[in-house]
Amino acid sequence: MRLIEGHRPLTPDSAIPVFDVDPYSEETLLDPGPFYTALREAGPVVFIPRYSVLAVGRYEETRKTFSDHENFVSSRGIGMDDFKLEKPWRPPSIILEVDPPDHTKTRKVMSKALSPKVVRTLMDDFTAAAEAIVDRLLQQSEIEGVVDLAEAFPTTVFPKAVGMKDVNTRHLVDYGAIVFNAVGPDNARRRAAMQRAPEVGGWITAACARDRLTEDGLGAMVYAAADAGEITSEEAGMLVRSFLSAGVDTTVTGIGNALWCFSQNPSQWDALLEDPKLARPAFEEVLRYTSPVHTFARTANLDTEIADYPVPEGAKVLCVLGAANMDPDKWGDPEVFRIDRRPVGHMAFGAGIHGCVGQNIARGELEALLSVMARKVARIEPAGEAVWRPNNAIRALDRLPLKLIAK
Ligand code: OVV
Repeated sequence: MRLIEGHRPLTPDSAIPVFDVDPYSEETLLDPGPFYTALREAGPVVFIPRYSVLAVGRYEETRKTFSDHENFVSSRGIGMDDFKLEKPWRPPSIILEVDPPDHTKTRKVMSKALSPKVVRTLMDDFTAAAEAIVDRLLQQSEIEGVVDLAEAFPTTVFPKAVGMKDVNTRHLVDYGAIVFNAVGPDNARRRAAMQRAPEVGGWITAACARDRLTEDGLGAMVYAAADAGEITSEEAGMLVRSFLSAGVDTTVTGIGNALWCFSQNPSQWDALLEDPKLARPAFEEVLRYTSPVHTFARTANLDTEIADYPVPEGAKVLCVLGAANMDPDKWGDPEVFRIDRRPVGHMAFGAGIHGCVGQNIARGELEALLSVMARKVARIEPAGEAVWRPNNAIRALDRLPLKLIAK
């Protein structure tokens, strides 16, 4: 958010503690733990002068602010830009960047397409794809976990589930990274993403057209809602775009982060082999421990408060989900990766009316993959240095060299 005369989000005499950091420095994005700790210790809400924004990172305040859609809206953007003051980089999402009542209608259509019932019909396909990929990788002495597994699995199963006729793996993965970098401040990372947006975004928009989708996928279900008069067909295209914005890079990151967690914590892989039913709770712990979406923002749409500090209309509030997921007051021993933790209430899927609408399908994909791996893979060992890929909103790996040892 750039400072615009007359739109200073805070008065100079605000009592909110000042926290003078750049949450988007390369150093912090590569290793966010120290920033998370310092943010929680600086106060229940802090002012970050560099961007003139507020931030929350303690569990209670992060959860409360993130789910309070009446005071803290999404329609002014969930990143640094305030859509009331600046033109969004793409037509805003009609489910993410919107408030009730408009949100209610689109959310209902997406909830239905992504319901547990629909996900159950996809599970056999997820399992078969996981078996094929894992069997092939077990023939290799080493794998590159990001490309060979984390990207390979969702880009096989998800476009198929959506019913896409056109599949460009690179564009699908890169679009997610562009969308997430766009959430950040106007830094080099965001500018590089914006350079690629016309080409990749153009391909994505074209792939969302009704005639580029089969008649039996999640995309067709959304277009069926248009036929039923619940939404327009333009809106259906926009909701298919939401599948592609939020459904690929997120699950790619979830898998990469899961492989990283297990490669670093072999006793936890042993625990999964011991009890494969822990596949689902293990994924929840991966989410809590690595927070793939590390930060999304909200905008105060009226004068309000956080933790009894006044917050003026127009203030952007960074909700640092990664910090909330590592709050010792909530989790006790947050630095320990334990697949039997069952971290109910973690913030990795958000909370409230905007909580991840795709969480069932994400869990289904991870359950299928981790269950197949638990049947076939005895050990997951590092085969070189894991390298993180800094992004303004997502904590993802760039490279993860691994050895998979067959059972
Ligand atoms: C990155 C992201 C998350 C959730 C929803 C969307 C995008 C969207 O485009 O609707």
